[in-house]
Amino acid sequence: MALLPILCYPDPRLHTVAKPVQDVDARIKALVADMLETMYDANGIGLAATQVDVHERLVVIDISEQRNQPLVLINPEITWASPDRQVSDEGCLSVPGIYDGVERSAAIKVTALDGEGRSRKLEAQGILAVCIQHEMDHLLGKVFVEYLSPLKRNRIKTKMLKARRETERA
Ligand code: K1U
Ligand code: ZN
Repeated sequence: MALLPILCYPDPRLHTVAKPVQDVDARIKALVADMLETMYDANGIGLAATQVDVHERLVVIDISEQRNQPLVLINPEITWASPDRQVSDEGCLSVPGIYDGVERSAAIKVTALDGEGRSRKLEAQGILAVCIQHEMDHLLGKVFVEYLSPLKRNRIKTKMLKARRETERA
C-alpha cells in the first residue's frame, strides 16, 4: 500500500472529467487500497480518484466515527435526487483549510460497483449524501469552491497559490 499525493486547487488536473472503470481488476483493487490509506492518513471522509490524478470513476468514503466502514463506489450514478435541498458546510482535501456552505439534494439514490466489482444500490441522506455528491462532482472535474461566489473563489485561489509558493520556498 502507498500514500498518494493529493492535487491541490487550483491545479488544472482537478478539472479533468473521469472515464468509467472498465474492469475491477488487480490494478483497481490496489488503487482502492492506496486511496483508502491516503484518505485515512489525511483525516478525510472521502476521496475521489481525480484528486490523486487518476481520471477514472472511482471514489472512497468513510463517514464512520471509528474509521472502519469504508465505502467504495466504482462508476457511481445518481438515479434519484430529492427535490428538497439543504446547505451544509463542506471541506476538501484538495482545498486545505477552506470550509463553506454548499446547497445540495438532501437525499439521493445511487448505483455503483463495490470494490469487488459487485453491483450495489444505496440510499443516502445527511453527511453521506453530501459526501457522495461532493466526490461525484470531483469525477466531473468540479471542485466545491465552484459553487461559491467569484469573489470568494478568487480569494481562495490567491490563498492557495500563496501557500504553494511558501511551501516551495521553504
Ligand atoms: O473530497 C474530499 O476532498 C474529501 C472531503 C469530503 C467532504 C467533507 C465534508 C463535506 C463534503 C465532502 C473531506 O473529507 S474534507 C475534510 C474532512 O474531514 C471534513 C470536513 C468537514 C466535515 C467533515 C469532515
Ligand atoms: Zn473534495
